[in-house]
Amino acid sequence: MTLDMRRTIDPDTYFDHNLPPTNLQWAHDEVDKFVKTQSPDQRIVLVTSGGTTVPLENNTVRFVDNFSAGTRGSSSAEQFLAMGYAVIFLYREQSLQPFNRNYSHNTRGILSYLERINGQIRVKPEWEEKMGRDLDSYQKYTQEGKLLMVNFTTLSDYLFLLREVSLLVASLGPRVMFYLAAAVSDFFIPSHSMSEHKIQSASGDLTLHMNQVPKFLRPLVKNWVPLCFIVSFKLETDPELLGPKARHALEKYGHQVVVANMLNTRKCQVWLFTKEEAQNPAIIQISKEDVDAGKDIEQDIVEELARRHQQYIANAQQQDLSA
Ligand code: 9Z3
Repeated sequence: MTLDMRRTIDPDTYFDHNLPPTNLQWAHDEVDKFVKTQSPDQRIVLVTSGGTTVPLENNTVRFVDNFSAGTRGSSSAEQFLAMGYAVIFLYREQSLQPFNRNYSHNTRGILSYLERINGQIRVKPEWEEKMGRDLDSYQKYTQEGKLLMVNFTTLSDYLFLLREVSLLVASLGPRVMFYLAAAVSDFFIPSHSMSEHKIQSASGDLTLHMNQVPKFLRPLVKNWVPLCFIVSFKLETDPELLGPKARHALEKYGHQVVVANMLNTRKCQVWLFTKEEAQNPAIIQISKEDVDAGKDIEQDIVEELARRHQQYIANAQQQDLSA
């Protein structure tokens, strides 16, 4: 596989040359409705979750995938809801979803939670309480109009939907948080360079040529939602690179927070980089024992970010008053 690091495509050109997802209009209408039904001081968060795919063929048989189960995003969405946020959950189809996440990807499968008693199918007693709680929460938040789920599969779906949602919430300003936990590919094959049909093996080894994905955080922060509170995630596997890359992202895009995590320790430890704490980031960590006992680090991450978001809103209101 050869990666073309030199040819950078600007974000607008990207949208001109790639097809939008089939759910774009649906998502536009639903997000528009969702936002309009919220009260004027409702805090809203867009949580992105799961990995994007990059197809190798226009009629796609094969694709390159980015790693992410969707745990970070789905668990965080639950936590944001518990803290009173309205949540737009932009997630990779078939990755973990809020409230459902404890059952859908379990290796034992959904049937292992059920039993038949006197002909009736019911949830096994040991699962009743937890499932009941998750079901109640899911129904409550969706019926109250506090949770909206929008799905993507490819990188291109994700980028179109991210831009669409951004433009719909931009005017709400500081009370909107972007929590960009989705694992987004850095490389792709533009539609016009892709093989139309399934790549054939008859011609031997396969060499792929991939372009760099335009840096969408730049237009997001600068043009699409300049007033919103933006949290991006930085994932690395080499510990030497994590700090420098997180600082670099902050400097380059000028947004509020970079949450940095290592692939192997992401469930126990993250660092929060901000302009003020670029050299000395806050650490959020929980023990391996806590993780094994079912505690999610997302509770602490979201609590801390919600606190900082509140501060950001207060500062913005202060500035409005003194302007
Ligand atoms: C993350 O770093 C997320 O925390 C994880 C969560 C993907 C590690 P899981 O879904 O994993 O709980 O299994 N997300 C961001 C990854 C990413 O693509 N970041 C880009 C980068 O690192 C910047 S937007 O360059």
